[in-house]
Amino acid sequence: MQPFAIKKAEFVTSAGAGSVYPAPMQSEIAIVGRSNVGKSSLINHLCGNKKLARTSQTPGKTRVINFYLINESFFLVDLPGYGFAKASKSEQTQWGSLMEKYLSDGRVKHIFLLLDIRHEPTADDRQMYEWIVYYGIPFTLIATKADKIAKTKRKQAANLVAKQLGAVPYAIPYSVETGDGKDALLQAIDQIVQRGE
Ligand SMILES: Nc1nc2c(ncn2[C@@H]2O[C@H](COP(=O)(O)OP(=O)(O)OP(=O)(O)O)[C@@H](O)[C@H]2O)c(=O)[nH]1
Ligand SMILES: [Mg+2]
Repeated sequence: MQPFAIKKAEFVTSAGAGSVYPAPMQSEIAIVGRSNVGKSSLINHLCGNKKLARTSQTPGKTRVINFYLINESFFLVDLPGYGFAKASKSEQTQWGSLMEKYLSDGRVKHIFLLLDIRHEPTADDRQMYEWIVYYGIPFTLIATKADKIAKTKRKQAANLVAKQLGAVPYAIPYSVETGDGKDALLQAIDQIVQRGE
């Protein structure tokens, strides 16, 4: 059997606070995590297109919800990150209502929660994790920037982050620099989509 591949990735639309979302597809995977953790970079890397989602060294790059249609069959959704120091009170409130509206809409079927492989999850990460568990949304943990850790320690470090979160101690180590985790994540996506999540 051919391994699952992303053959086509198209930007569909951005949604802000008042926008309508595109008509749902069978599957929808949302990518959540702290600002600067590498959500937009991961989408670009998975899709093999560096220009698809905008990335930046400055946290807070993604401010709206971006929908990407993959293989003309399911959505990958890039969300604005939480927890960046420079965000004002009103920006935080805006972020909260944008996320709340999207995540409680019922259209998201699976969540990729991204955590930095080098750091213990923050209070914001824990809150997000609890929220996901509370709503019973299936999820996959991904430990980003795996290239920052010695190759032999990556699996262990990724699993430790998951354990510290209080989840089943498993996270996929991922690096857009080395390509670590790409095959594993594509395989996971194949199964997620087959389950209709
Ligand atoms: N070394 C390394 N750097 C990475 C990796 N993934 C992302 N980065 C860097 O991390 C920074 C932030 O990446 P983004 O993809 O913009 O992060 P984001 O989570 O989308 O951030 P927001 O849009 O602010 O929520 C950029 O400078 C990326 O180049 C990785 O696997 N390894
Ligand atoms: Mg982003």
